[in-house]
Amino acid sequence: MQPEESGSMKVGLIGFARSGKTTVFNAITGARAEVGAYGSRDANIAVIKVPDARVDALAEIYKPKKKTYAEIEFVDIAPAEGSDQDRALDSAALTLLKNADALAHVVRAFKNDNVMHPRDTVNPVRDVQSLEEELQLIDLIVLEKRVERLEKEHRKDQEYELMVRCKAHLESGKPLRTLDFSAQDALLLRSYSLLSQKPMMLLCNSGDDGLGDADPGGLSEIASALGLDLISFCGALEMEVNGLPEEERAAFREELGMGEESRTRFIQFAYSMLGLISFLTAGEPEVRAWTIRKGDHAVDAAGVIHSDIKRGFIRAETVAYADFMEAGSMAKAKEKGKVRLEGKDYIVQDGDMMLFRFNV
Ligand SMILES: Nc1nc2c(ncn2[C@@H]2O[C@H](COP(=O)(O)OP(=O)(O)OP(=O)(O)O)[C@@H](O)[C@H]2O)c(=O)[nH]1
Ligand SMILES: [Mg+2]
Repeated sequence: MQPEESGSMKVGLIGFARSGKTTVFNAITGARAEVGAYGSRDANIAVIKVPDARVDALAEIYKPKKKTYAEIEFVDIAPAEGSDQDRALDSAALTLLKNADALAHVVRAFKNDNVMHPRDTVNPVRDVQSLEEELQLIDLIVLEKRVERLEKEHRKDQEYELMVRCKAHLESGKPLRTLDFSAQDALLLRSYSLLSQKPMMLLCNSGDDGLGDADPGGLSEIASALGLDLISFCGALEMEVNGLPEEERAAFREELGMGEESRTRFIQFAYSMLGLISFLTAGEPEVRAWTIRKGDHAVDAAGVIHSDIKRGFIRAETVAYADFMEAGSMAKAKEKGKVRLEGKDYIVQDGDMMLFRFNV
């Protein structure tokens, strides 16, 4: 279950042509991929560090040689030109999305007369609806084929029951992300990599006139009906800010009334959408955030650092980040009884600072 085993966790950016996917990708990753490009193109891929104020604060205290943040990967998918303009995904995109762990739908809400809209008018609600239908239809085709196949083989087993249940859910117009699965079913489903089952969020690319508007694309209602988190983002401005030297960014944001760092917010949003949390290790050599899944045990966390630590696990000295900061040092936290000795099965909490005792 450790993300390390499957490489880094991936978020796929999807959306209709000219919705600003590459602009958003650049804004988030600091890359300089070509925007407004035409013709067939490769996907843009970048691994980014997850901003974490806890790592910064611990580094102030420990003055380590090295400071390491958690990471996630973003994939910006370019639909082929001249493909059906009422569809956001073509077959190349589908291949790439198979191993995405979560999706972010970039919805165009910005107006820009210089940028042709593939569907003539800017209409965020319509785009959300139709991309949703597209995802569901793709899944439905996969499931129909599978059910047919299993019926031919006279297999009325657990997998068959599951396929039939998923198919019925899609036929009633609902995405698989709104269906509950047992752990066993979830495991069976994984190899199908169904798109409407992947965690997804909406990123409303709102344009500068939407700044400060509480619901710039008018998307909040449909987002909650579909069980999707919604974040609004001004791609073009964010990309511009990210291109500035770091010391000039805050002033620029303030001047434009851009509010809190939406880039940070979005990355942290994506991280938690992936079901990820961080535990922390701190010492003179390194202060570091490590990625695990929500619900992972102490022994899993140990394994993320090293398989020897997992194998020889004895105990984990654990203190919540907030308790540590309140105490001011590890010695004081111990004095106050805030440092616990946890066993293998302890369920690690986001922000736990851990020191593993192990035998090799
Ligand atoms: N005014 C304004 N223009 C934007 C914004 N975001 C993107 N654009 C412009 O829209 C055009 C398309 O942006 P891209 O980021 O290339 O869009 P895309 O979704 O990657 O496009 P494809 O890869 O071709 O599907 C570019 O000319 C951008 O400068 C925005 O927030 N405001
Ligand atoms: Mg693009």
